[in-house]
Amino acid sequence: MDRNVRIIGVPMDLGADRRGVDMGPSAIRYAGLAEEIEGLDVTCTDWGDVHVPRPEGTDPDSGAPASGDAKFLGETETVCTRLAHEVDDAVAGGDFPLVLGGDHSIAIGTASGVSREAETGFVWFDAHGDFNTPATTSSGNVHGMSLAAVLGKGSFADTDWAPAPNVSEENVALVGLRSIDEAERPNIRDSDVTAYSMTDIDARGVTEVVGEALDIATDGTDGVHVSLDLDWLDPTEAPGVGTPERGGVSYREAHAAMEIIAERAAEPGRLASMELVEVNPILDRHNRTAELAVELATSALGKVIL
Ligand code: 6HN
Ligand code: MN
Ligand code: MN
Ligand code: MN
Repeated sequence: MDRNVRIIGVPMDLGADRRGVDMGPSAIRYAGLAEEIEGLDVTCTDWGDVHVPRPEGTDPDSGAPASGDAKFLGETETVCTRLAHEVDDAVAGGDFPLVLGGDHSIAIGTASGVSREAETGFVWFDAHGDFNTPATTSSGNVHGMSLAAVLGKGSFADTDWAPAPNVSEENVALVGLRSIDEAERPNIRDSDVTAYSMTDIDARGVTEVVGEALDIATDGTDGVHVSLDLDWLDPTEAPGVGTPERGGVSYREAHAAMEIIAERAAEPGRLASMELVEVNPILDRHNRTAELAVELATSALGKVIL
C-alpha cells in the first residue's frame, strides 16, 4: 500500500436484524488491525467512529413514506451521508479509507464517498446479493439492499443520497453468492453487474474468478472498491456473522483472493478503498472472525508469505 491507511469505524446495526454487529469496529480494532498494518511498513491513522443512533428510542419507520418496506431508512441516510463525507475527506487527503462495519448498509456511504470524484469499480465479496429493493425485500433490512441502493435500483433511484455518483453496473462484480431471495434474483439478472456464485468458484477456482472480477472492476475506472462481507467465508472459518450461510470459501481461498487484489491493485490508486462488514462479536468464538478480518485486510494491503 502506497498511501496512509485511514481507519473509519461505523458501529451500524440498523440495517440488520441480529444485534451485535455494531460492536464489529471495536472487535476488529481489538484484533490488532492498526498494529498489523504498521507491521507492513504502512502508516495508519485511526479516525475513530462515525456517530450512529441507537435503535432503542428510534422509530424504524422513520424513512419517507415513499420508502416502502425498508427499516430505519431515515437513520441509514444520515449515517451513510456522514460516512460518505469521511471517505471523501480521506481520499481528498491522499489517504486510503479502510471502513469497519457495522452491517453492510454502510456500503452505501462508502460508495458515495469514494466515487465522488472518481469512476469506481466494485468487487463485492458476499454470500448474498444485497440486491433487494424496498419493493422486493422480505426482511425490510437495508443490509440486504445495499448494492441495489448504490446502483440506484427501484425507489433508491429517487433519492439523492443512495446512488453512488460514479459507479457503473458494468464495473461491478459480485463474488461467492449462495443465498439469493426469490424476488431478488430478477433484480440481479436484469442488471448489468457480473455475479459469480460459489458454483463458479467450484468450477473455475478462486484465482481465475477473482482475476476476472478485477478485470471487470478496473475496466475504464480510476480505482476499485473492495467490499468484504465476512459471511463470504464458510461459517466454520467466520462464525461471527449475522447471516451465516454454509458452503462459503475456505481460509486459504479467501487469502488467495486478497493476495490477487494486492498484486493487481498495486499501481497507484488502483485499490481505492476497502470495507470489512458484518462482523458480529456476540455470535463469534474468541474474536476469530474479527482476527480473520484483520488478516484478510493485511493480505489485501500487501502482506506476503515470503
Ligand atoms: N448481508 N437476502 C436477505 C435479506 O434480508 O434481504 C439477507 C441479506 C443479508 C445481507 O449479509 O449483508
Ligand atoms: Mn471534512
Ligand atoms: Mn452483504
Ligand atoms: Mn452477506
